[in-house]
Amino acid sequence: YSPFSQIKRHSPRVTVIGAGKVGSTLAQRIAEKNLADVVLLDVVEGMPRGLALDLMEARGIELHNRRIIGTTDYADTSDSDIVVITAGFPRKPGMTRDDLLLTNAKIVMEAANKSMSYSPDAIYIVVTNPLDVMTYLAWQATGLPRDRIMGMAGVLDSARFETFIAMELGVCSLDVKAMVLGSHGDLMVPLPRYATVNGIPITELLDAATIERLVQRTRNGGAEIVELMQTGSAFYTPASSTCVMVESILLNQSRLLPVAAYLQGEYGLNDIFTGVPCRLGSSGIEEIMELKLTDAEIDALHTCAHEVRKNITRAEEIFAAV
Ligand code: TXD
Repeated sequence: YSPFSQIKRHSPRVTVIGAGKVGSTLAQRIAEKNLADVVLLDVVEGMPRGLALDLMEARGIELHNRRIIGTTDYADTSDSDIVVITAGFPRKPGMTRDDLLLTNAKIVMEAANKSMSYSPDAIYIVVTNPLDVMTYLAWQATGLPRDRIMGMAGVLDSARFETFIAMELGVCSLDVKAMVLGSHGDLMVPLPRYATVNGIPITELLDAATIERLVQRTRNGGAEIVELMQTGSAFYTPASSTCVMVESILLNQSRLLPVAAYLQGEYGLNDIFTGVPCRLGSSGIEEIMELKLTDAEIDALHTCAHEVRKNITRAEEIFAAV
């Protein structure tokens, strides 16, 4: 077996805007999984080129032949298949995701617009927080059709929920499947009814109080890490989660993943991005699956959407005033 036999003449290309913790780790995952060439772009001179060179120097050891280019120039991103936007600032201790709203809105809209002029046919994945609002603003700024722009958060929140379930039961994480819908924040909507250990519903294995504790820990999952790290927010699992979406698109895997998608009537919601189960393939979001939800779950989803809407309006008002 030679990994080099997989080299394609025209390697797919993924651009990652923002070469910080999430962006650079994502570049590493994409290249080392042999999925695509990566263009890593940042505003800081030299830094993305240094990271790219460092990643390139590991190719012989990690056994792949994908190119990683670091740049500050959008011209280098042209003809990307996927553009991932991680540019912006992460939360500091005590900060909410919404504190990041305005600073990151400007950065994300600029990144989306500049990328669009070089990769108009790409699929766009927004990662920057506050996630659901940033994805909406990027969609608005670019005018992309809704199958080609989405936000990453649900895969991460679900991975956290799965981890806490696995840790509680002492079982392998591989056997735990769970889905978290809604916005990326304290209002997220974990669905314990649909969480299983190799097909066995967790409601058969854990009592209600324990499940509620795990749900709360999931809601607080990002903040728990911010408090511990003090100097930034989580990036390993966010990078892995984004990579799963990139992989499903590039390899046309049709994975059903919770993704922040633009809703037009699904779940009774309109003109908003929030996390729902989506089938991801080579054309982007190929289907939004409408699960049967209880009234309480639907209410929780609507509460998320309401909060996201409030923040979009706030961002629009402040933008109009400057
Ligand atoms: O689930 C999720 N969606 C998230 C989101 C999970 C984890 C992190 N999440 C958010 O992603 C986080 O709250 C931030 O808003 C972004 C990026 O987080 P990261 O931890 O990677 O932040 P860093 O290390 O500070 O990196 C940000 C980089 C940094 O190198 C800046 O120089 C760069 O963004 N930056 C820019 N790049 C390009 N263009 C512009 N304008 C720009 N401004 C800053």
